[in-house]
Amino acid sequence: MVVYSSPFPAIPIVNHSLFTHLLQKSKDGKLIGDHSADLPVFVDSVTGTVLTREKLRSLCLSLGYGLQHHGMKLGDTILLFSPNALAYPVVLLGAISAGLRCTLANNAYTSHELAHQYTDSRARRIFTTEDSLPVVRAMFEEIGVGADEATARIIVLGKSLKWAGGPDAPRTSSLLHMEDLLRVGSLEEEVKFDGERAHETALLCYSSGTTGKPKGVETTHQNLTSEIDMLAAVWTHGSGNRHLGFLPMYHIYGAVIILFLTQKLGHTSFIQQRFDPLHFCEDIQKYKIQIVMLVPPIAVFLSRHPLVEKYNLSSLKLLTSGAAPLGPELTNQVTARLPSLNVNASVIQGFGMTELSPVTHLLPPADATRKAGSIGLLLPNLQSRIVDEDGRGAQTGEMWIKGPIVMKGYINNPTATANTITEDGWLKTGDIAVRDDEGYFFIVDRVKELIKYKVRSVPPAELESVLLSHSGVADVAVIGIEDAAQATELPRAYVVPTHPEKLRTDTQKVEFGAQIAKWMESKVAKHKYLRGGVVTIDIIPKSAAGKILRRQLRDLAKKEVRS
Ligand code: 4UW
Repeated sequence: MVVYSSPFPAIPIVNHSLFTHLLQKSKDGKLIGDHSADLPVFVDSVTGTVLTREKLRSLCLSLGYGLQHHGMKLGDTILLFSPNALAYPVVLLGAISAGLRCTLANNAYTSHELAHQYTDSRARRIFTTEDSLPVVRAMFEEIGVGADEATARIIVLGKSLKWAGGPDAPRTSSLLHMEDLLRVGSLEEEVKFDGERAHETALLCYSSGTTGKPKGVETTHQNLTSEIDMLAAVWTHGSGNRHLGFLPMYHIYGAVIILFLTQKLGHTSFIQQRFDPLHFCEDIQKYKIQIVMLVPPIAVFLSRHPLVEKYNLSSLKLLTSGAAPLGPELTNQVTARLPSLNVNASVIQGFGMTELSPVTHLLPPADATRKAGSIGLLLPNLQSRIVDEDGRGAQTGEMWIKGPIVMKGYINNPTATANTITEDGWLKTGDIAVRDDEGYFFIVDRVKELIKYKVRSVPPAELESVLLSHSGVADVAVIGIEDAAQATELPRAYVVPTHPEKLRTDTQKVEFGAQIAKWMESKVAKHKYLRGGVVTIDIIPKSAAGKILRRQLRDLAKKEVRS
């Protein structure tokens, strides 16, 4: 059995909580770490409101105390349903300081999607924004929680930033607000997770894994502290850098990189609510941003959009892509344009997966051009295998990973966990990789069902079950089709109509498809819209065991693009 090991020296793995790792105080009251207590770690990019390390720690301990005061007990779960905000790290790390677990939900979810995560994770409180209150109310109604009880479970992230020394704003509801929790008192210190307890769950992000509906990924304190230290060990750009934080924080890529790693490295994250081309350029210029973590569609924007030329982006020195393939062509297009923008930056990529806390590979900036298109080298302390369908070593095959960042498992789902992690601890990624003679990995295909629309995952099984509830749909299969111009995949449904006799002409079929696509928009979050279209088909190709043969549909779609 060929096992590849990281070329980097192993680092020590610690046994303590994530909070301790980032914001611990020594007995004499000094914040521990290589960076000053006054270092601004998070800045709200709109108002310029700053959270220093010291301020972040004290707010988190106050929030943790407030949560305990409101009845939250060790090991309870809170759900965070919000776009990126300055309050995000306070709620997340505040809950963790009190020994709670945090589940992060996509802020675009419909009430139905949210209901699944809320009940599955057994959350006891939900933090949300004023704008999302109608969705949260509808969610409680859907799961049979009465209005009064729902009111008691909601905590509002208002628009005021007074708690952080920023501008105030009036409240629009009488519900409990995050600031109210901050006023009750403060924990003297964080709840410790030393020794074996470092294997307790801290974070629950949702991922469909290689198959099926979204499942809660149990990420432990030690998974996170290991990931942070492994990334810090290979970091080549020093401390004191300014990051632009627009990747969604509910996704583990955003959470670990924007919220945790930057603290460890002593960087400042300028928080943006979402990616917006104009604000992206404006804020790079305004805050002299040096580091941007992005996804391939943003690389497309940088490689050709005229807006980019209107701004001074010369502060940039590192652009790191992840979450979907960044091919050598696109890498080279971005790299080739940078000198004309007066930017001297490396364009690299990493590989990550929610179940792997998330990053396993990173391309060293020194190899950016020589190995364009590669996900890079295995991080320290990791091992990898490349295997064929029978689990035997292969040149090109499924990539398996072993190391301290492998998740504990899927919450309440031992079957899915056993299908994903082997008995001896290898996590099966569902991605097909090759490794070159120098140890650089390349992702060449995907065997799992997952569709990636930009950074967000779309589980086909979930869309299929929604589509099957439409009376006009007799059978259905959903796949991702490639959109090279946007460097992303688009979800497409192949539908067997209940009444094919009513769909004789092409126009009728197109209209039927458009109706279905429109109907889906009332059922699912935006990133799951059927942007790749709805195509009618006579029969869904299936194996003898009834499994949808997605590859056949993907081949069909490819032929269509060519013809
Ligand atoms: N090339 C090809 C890639 C690549 C890729 C991911 O939504 P999830 O579960 O998780 C992520 C996490 C990505 C990530 C996090 C932190 C980080 O620093 C970084 O690199 C800079 C990346 O996406 O989806 C996991 C699936 O996404 C695909 C692949 O199929 C994987 O199993 N994927 N990165 N560079 N495919």
